[in-house]
Amino acid sequence: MGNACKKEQKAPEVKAVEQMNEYKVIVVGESGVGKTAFIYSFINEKNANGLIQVPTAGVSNQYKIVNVPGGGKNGLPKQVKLDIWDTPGG
Ligand SMILES: Nc1nc2c(ncn2[C@@H]2O[C@H](COP(=O)(O)OP(=O)(O)O)[C@@H](O)[C@H]2O)c(=O)[nH]1
Ligand SMILES: [Mg+2]
Repeated sequence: MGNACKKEQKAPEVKAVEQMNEYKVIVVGESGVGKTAFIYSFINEKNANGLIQVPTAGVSNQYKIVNVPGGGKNGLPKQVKLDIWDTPGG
């Protein structure tokens, strides 16, 4: 039998792209303690300053990518994606 088919085909090399870790953050607590205001100021990097007046109905999420100092390879920052969920509380 010939061995023409014995030579294994090399799979194409794929350079791995580092995947960004994603964390789900669920903010819970009694109504009126400032969950929505806290999320607003965290996402927008500014004080909510009384902007949040209406109680939260239902749940919603927002994403924010943050740098974790020293969290990556060789002490470099690492980017992580936060999937932040607001809840109505009760
Ligand atoms: N003075 C002050 N008021 C806040 C603060 N955070 C929230 N509030 C107010 O407290 C009330 C309830 O806030 P909200 O974020 O809706 O609370 P949630 O029900 O936990 O989502 C709103 O009238 C906000 O404007 C804060 O850090 N300081
Ligand atoms: Mg709320």
